[in-house]
Amino acid sequence: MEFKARIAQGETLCGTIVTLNLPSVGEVLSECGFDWLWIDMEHAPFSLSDVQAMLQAKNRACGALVRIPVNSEEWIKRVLDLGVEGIIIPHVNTAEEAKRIIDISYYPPQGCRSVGMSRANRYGLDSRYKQEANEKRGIFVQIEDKEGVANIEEIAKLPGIDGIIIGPTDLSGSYGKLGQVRAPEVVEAIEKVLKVCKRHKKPIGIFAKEAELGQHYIKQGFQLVAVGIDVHYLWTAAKAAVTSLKS
Ligand code: 3PY
Ligand code: MG
Repeated sequence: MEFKARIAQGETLCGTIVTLNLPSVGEVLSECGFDWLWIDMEHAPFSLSDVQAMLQAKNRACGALVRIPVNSEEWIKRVLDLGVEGIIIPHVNTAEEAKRIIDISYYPPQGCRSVGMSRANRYGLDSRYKQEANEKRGIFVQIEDKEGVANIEEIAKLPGIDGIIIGPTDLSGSYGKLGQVRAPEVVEAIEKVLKVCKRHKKPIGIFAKEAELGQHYIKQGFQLVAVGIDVHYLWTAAKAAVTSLKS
């Protein structure tokens, strides 16, 4: 089943963040049973070609959401054309920003997305893509600033936004508690966003560095839960091995 349909059915989908721009990294992680990869162009040195190569390498049963570097038409359009299950737009703070994203991301008549031959439409061979893309591709915006939390009601209302993903680390910084994702102010903001999204039946996701926190978020009702980061998995295992060898 398509990724967006699984979300609509209320399934909880577990992902992980990918920052190492090697196709094999996405390939290995997609074989681990994650439902989706969060390919991170915001903080990692992925080129569009790197992302395309990773999409070609990964197991097809595992979806891919690509976080674009900044909220801009160029990135939205070019990343959607790579043929992804969806895009994640960081730091969205107002309904006006979200409406502009919808306009750029949807083909007419819902929006003004431009058409080109690309991997998304199998280089032009898939003539149905233009009709199906609006329904099937997911547009996810990140709430990770105080301003976004203040405007969550207006953003969550918009039907063209397929889900809200909280960025707890940046959110903690916005409340003067950088890195303290369990600080009371941050937890309160997370709960507010969760409550509003539930009221609007808007799928909601979040990132957790560790699986234990991810489990907590799943129990709270988060549906898209990204746990861990490739480099963090790598160094925690490597450090544990070194520690055991040297002790
Ligand atoms: C954040 O925590 O700020 C994110 O964007 C997820 O990594
Ligand atoms: Mg962030």
